[in-house]
Amino acid sequence: MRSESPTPSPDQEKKDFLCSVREGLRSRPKTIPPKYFYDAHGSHLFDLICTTPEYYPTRTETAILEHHSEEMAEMIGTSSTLIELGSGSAIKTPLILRHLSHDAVYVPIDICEPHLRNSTQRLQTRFPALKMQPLCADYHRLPAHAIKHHVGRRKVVFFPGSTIGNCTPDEAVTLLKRVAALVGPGGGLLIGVDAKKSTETLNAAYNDAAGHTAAFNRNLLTRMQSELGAQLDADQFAHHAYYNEPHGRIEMHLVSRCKQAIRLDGESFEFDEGESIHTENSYKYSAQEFKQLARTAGWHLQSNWHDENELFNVHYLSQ
Ligand code: AVJ
Repeated sequence: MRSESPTPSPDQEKKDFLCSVREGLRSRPKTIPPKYFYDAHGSHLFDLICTTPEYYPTRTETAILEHHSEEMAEMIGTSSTLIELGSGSAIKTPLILRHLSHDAVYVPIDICEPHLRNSTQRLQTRFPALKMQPLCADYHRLPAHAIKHHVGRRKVVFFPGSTIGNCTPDEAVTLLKRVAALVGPGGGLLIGVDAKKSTETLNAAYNDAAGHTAAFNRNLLTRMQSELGAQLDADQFAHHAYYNEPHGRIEMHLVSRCKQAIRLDGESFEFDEGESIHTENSYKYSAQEFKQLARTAGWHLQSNWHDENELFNVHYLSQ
């Protein structure tokens, strides 16, 4: 196992975070991109969310992978390179890796270095024969030539967890086109996509009773305080998540409980009572909708797997 550059330096990461927050708080409505949820603590909170009874996506997708991973591995093929985008704790990955041929190469990509290191070590111990090449990077910025030394191998991107839901449909098309460029002709994409369903089920999934989703959302404020020296009263912001049906997406917000200001790097950002920072969109697609979206990006659906209630879809696409 070897870690490849370009690992973003802590300094650069902090600069990015500051720039994004400053720009986001200057915009109307105020926003902060969801990728900043995932520092070490945020990644841990996300893992806790996945264990709640309300958050169905993880266990539903895991069950789909458990039942169909052999077939999925067949589609991935032998002598392939499997690239996982935003691998995080890579909890579902063994379900695929266990069926891959011994000459497969696994390339996990994640922005969180400790998470990447720990999860790759764990996988390497469990699958000693597989070659692993972790890459610490923001996959949104990954150039098409980032995955080198894989000439003559089929490249397949594994993108589970419905992370694509964080993109707007336009952004999703852009990302899917970039994934196509990354894997090249003959490449594939195994992707998990959360489906549309009742507002009640969706709202519950993003408002778990244990409060992990609320803590996850508010961790952004804590990060701003500890890493950027922002002056703010985190208790004066409330977690708000709801299904915006016309847009087909969950929205997460941090809503100001009063009229107040956040001070950041010499600048003051004013909030009215009830004004929010929009922190996440999580788009939901029916199988048919996603198939159309992927087609726009040049992908063709080969196979689709889902649970009996069609809460969640896993698609295998090829170019
Ligand atoms: C990791 C983006 C798929 O949208 O469901 C979970 C993140 N946010 N609870 C999702 C999340 C709040 C998650 N994704």
